[in-house]
Order: sequence, then structure tokens, then C-alpha cells
Amino acid sequence: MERTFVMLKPDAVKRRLVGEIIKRIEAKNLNIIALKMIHIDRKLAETHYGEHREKPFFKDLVDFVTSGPAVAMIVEGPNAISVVRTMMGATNPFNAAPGTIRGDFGLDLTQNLIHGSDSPQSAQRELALFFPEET
Ligand code: 3AN
Repeated sequence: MERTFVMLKPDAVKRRLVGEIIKRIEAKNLNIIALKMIHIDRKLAETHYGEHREKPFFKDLVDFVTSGPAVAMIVEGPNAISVVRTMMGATNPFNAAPGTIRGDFGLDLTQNLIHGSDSPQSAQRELALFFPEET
């Protein structure tokens, strides 16, 4: 069993795709261990995306994830980290395969609907950041 951090970004909430995405996570038979709607503040966003601090898109990314409510989740299952990454599809929705969340619903590199941890180290760090009460 493995746990991963999943965030449905503000575009998913605005576009009313939260139910559709959660439906896919549940249909895959993954367990949602915790779930909350949060309005991410700049400090949390900048910490979460710290590895991108020097990138040209960093400010746009932080502006975007702090622009409205998001949904944060702890998702658990066998190989949950890579299973969720596969379900998300490629970072760039132009390349994301049909059948994936970004492939089916995304058309923008920054507003790409969903975040999922990319390694056990990231999952541990991100879960502690967003769910300190659970870790
Ligand atoms: P992923 O979300 O697939 O793990 P990361 O961690 O490389 O991708 O990037 C984090 C977020 O930064 C992406 N979800 C996307 O919103 C944004 N991003 C990544 N690369 C770019 C880029 N070249 N231009 C604009 N935004 C980007």
C-alpha cells in the first residue's frame, strides 16, 4: 500500500470537474483517505512548488493555484503514486493521451487540472505540507 498527495487545481473546481475526477479515482478502486477544499495561500503554494522557484513560469503557477479553491486529497492503493500519475496524463495536455484526465479535459500547460506526487519522497513532503494532521 502506498499513499500519494492529489490536488484538484482551481480550474478543476471552476469547471465543475471535481466529481468527474473523483469518480475516476474511485472507479480505479483507490481509497480516498482524506479530502478537503482549501484556498491555498502564496506561502503554501511557493513551498509546494519550491523546485520550480527559478523557472520563468513560477509566478504564473503560484498566481494560478492561489486563484480560487482547490481540493486536496490523500489517495491510497497499491502503487498509488504511479497509478495516479498514469491517470493524470502528461504535464503538457497537448501530449496527454486520450483516456487520461489531462488528455480528456485539459488544453493548457499551467491550468492542467490535477497534481499528483511524482515520487515517494515528494508524496511524504507534500502530505506533511497539506495534511500535517494526518502524518
Ligand atoms: P506535474 O504537475 O505533471 O508533476 P511539474 O511538477 O513538472 O509537472 O510542474 C508543476 C506544474 O507547473 C505543472 N502542473 C504545470 O501546471 C506547471 N508547469 C510545468 N511546466 C510548465 C511550463 N513549461 N510552462 C508553464 N507551466 C508549467
